[in-house]
Amino acid sequence: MTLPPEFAILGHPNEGKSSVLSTLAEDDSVRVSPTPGETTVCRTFPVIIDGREMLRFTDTPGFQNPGRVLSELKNRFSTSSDPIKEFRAYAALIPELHDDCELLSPLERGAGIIYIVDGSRPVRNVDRAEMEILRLSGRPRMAIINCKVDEEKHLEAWKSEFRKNFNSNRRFNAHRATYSERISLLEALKSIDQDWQNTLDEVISVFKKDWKNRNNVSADIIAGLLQQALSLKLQENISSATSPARAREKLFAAYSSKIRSIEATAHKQIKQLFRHNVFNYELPPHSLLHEDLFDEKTWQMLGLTKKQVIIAGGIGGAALGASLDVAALGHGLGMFTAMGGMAGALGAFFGGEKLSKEAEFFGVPLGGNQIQIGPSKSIDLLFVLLNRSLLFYQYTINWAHGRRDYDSLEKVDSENGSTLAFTRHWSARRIKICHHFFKAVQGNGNDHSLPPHDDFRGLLLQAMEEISQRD
Ligand SMILES: Nc1nc2c(ncn2[C@@H]2O[C@H](COP(=O)(O)OP(=O)(O)OP(=O)(O)O)[C@@H](O)[C@H]2O)c(=O)[nH]1
Ligand SMILES: [Mg+2]
Repeated sequence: MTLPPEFAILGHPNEGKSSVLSTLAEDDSVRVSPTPGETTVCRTFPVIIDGREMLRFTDTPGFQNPGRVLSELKNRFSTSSDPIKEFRAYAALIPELHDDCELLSPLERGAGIIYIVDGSRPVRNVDRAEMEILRLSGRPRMAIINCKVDEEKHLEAWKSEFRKNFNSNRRFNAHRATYSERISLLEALKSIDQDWQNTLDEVISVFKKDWKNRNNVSADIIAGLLQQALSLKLQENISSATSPARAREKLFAAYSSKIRSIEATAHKQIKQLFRHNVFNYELPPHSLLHEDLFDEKTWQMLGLTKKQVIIAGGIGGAALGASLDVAALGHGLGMFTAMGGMAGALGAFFGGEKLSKEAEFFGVPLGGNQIQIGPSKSIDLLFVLLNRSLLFYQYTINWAHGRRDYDSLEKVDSENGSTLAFTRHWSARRIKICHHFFKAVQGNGNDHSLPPHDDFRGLLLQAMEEISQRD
């Protein structure tokens, strides 16, 4: 069996080697730290797709004595056919060269080189020594500029050094690289050695297929979440000891907590699908996803716009809840205030058909001593859950695996007014597809076994595609 191509990630301590590896291999178990010298031994991370190892990356400790290594290579092994192997045999007995000996081990077994520098600082002589060592190794090699801060004035100097010593160089940010940037890096790796071209072509095509598959599964997860949440139906007995108001409150608490948990489960599945398994990344501090699902603000920001309500109203007013003023629904605020908050709006949103005024607002009495909530009467619940899921999807795919926190420059994520609610700009055609899905789910009651509406699933895939292509 032929081994998959191996690339060793080399460079000076603390430049972001482990971070780049973590992002490239989508492995958030890689140790990253602000203290130089975090990585002390080589460790190989396989990239496995569908049970098959496609590629492997090896993390290495940073160079410790590049000047000395270079002079030994030049003085002792300049005529050697395998200078790295001979240098390592020699250096193995010298404690001071332990790290340097260790970091060169993958090269001895034929790994390609990915050399990482922090391009936001100037080039120094130790860097030149490291680059020359790598050139003398004779292995195929690419340099990556990973700028830890946005500072471009040293880039030209770095590039000119790279031209002397590497087959190719690229910019790649360990914290911000997206899926397509990872693919283009792999494309560029092809060019450093012809022998890897076919294998890497295959790796890239498997990566692309795998990404498509993840989006397909995400669409199923989101459609499933909506189907479950929108069709959820709960009942509560009103005993003579409980007041109807208390029973309604209890019912709403149970209903909202069930929907929150359906949502949390679905989001967790999406997170795992995109291989965020170890490091628990945080949503930005100001994210709307921190707000409660049933908070008024959430509904105002993520529900349908007034115009869309009118479109949906034109399709079928009943979907909006028979008791509601169509225009008022567009203003979550007016709605919530008039009814005394979400619990007050309960019946109008989630249940109640042609009942007494009281029952219309608060739920359907069943056989006199039972009340019921759901399936949702409000198509806004669909949009709130959908927008939150797309927002979650956006964070998940854009959180590079090598990233461990928010740095001060990046506090402002893409959650600003225009991108907040994805559906805000959706056309009447799209709203109509959502409406059909909503009606279908309502009709099915608690039966989750039916496959989600194909058009709706297609729409979800399209929306995810648009999000993947955003910067
Ligand atoms: N802002 C920012 N910080 C980065 C980036 N890449 C790495 N860092 C930070 O730089 C520090 C060092 O990153 P590592 O990936 O551990 O560096 P390393 O080269 O593996 O370090 P050693 O193993 O100690 O040689 C960590 O605090 C990282 O979070 C980046 O692209 N942007
Ligand atoms: Mg490291």
